[in-house]
Amino acid sequence: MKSPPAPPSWAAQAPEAEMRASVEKVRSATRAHSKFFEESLPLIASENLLSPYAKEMLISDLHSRYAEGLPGERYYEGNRWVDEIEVECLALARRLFRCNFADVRPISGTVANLAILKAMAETGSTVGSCRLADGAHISSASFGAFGLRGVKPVYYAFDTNRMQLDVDATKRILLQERPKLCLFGLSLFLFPFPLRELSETLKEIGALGWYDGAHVLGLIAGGQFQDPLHEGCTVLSASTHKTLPGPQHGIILGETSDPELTRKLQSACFPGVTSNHHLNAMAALSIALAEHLAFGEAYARQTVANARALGQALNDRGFDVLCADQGFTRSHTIAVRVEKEGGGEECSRRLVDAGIVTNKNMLPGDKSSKHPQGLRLGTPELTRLGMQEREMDRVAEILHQLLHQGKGVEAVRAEVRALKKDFTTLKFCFGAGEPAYRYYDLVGH
Ligand code: DSN
Repeated sequence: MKSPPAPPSWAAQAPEAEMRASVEKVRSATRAHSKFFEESLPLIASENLLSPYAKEMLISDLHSRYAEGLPGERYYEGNRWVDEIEVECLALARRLFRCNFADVRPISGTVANLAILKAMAETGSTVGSCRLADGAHISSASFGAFGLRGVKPVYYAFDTNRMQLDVDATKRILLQERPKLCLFGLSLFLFPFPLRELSETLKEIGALGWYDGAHVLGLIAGGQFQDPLHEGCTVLSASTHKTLPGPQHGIILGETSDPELTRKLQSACFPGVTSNHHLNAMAALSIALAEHLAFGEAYARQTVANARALGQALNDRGFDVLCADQGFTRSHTIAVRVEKEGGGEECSRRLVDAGIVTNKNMLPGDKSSKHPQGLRLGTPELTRLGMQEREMDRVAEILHQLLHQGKGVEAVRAEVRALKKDFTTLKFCFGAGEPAYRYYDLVGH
């Protein structure tokens, strides 16, 4: 018998011991990551923490399965309990947002936006939007979802002093350009959009309103922000892990009596922009929606109160927090112009060295996204851990000591650790009191 041929030299092969070392490198980096966040002050406006029950769903067997289609109309077998979960998830979503349409298959906020563009816009058409420089999400860019769908933006007029739309000027633009779809959404989302004021104009030009509520989804659901589906918008798209403390996933919600629009949205989700949706994330989302129905109002209220308190405390210490005359924000986010402190890039780097996690952010007037003058700070995560207004004052003092008073990084890091050590367990969920940053070591050898 001839022996089998030797594998070709390019075949992927490596000694087990070497690959075992790679596995341990990744595991240990993940543990270090968790420990860093446990001992830090995360202030990224778009991040949050999952509840223990939601986390449990992410590592369940659901992760390994396919379920294309809709409940009861699948292309795979083995979906009996997946259907049960999806039906529950859809019912919870409709109940939380008091609307008659939900689709929980988009796997991210951007994918949800692509689905809406596929269902509701024609290639070559125009879609109303804010500019990136005014805080819009990259979905509205020619290099983002708008470009992929081949639609052109019609930019609204934005009042950069008030960080919200200039209603009269926007009405004039809409009457002239007449886009058939109008997107309202921001990644630097400080104030509600004047939807009611614009709704007559949308009707007059025959446009449908589309709200990208990724940042403020948990605030909308908790009754602490505007309610776009009841203020004139037909659809709402979002990611589900910002102020709504769910998994990294997407959602589309709607209030419509048009069966053709419903069909188009569903077919845009599948087979349009996803094949399989991520079933483990959908189950985690179901838990987050149920927990938000039970605890979301109090959570959302405290999140906004904390953002306003942080804005005031920083302002009192000489920081240039935007929109002081309007109470800084009505959301979870504040924006700080840190030009005199060295700019957004320099400040965010110094802060993270001391264990304060933020992101540099373009502010109106900035030309470069790499070297902007802004810092964006958000309160969803610290609120989830039980921090309140008095802790926001301590956070502001820590930033002041580092960025204004020249206190050393190590000394500030120690202050951060001291503040954080009493705030490392989850609140506003079932299983409250569980460690928020736990590493689940399932293998152990
Ligand atoms: N990039 C996210 C944010 O931080 O706002 C939005 O997708």
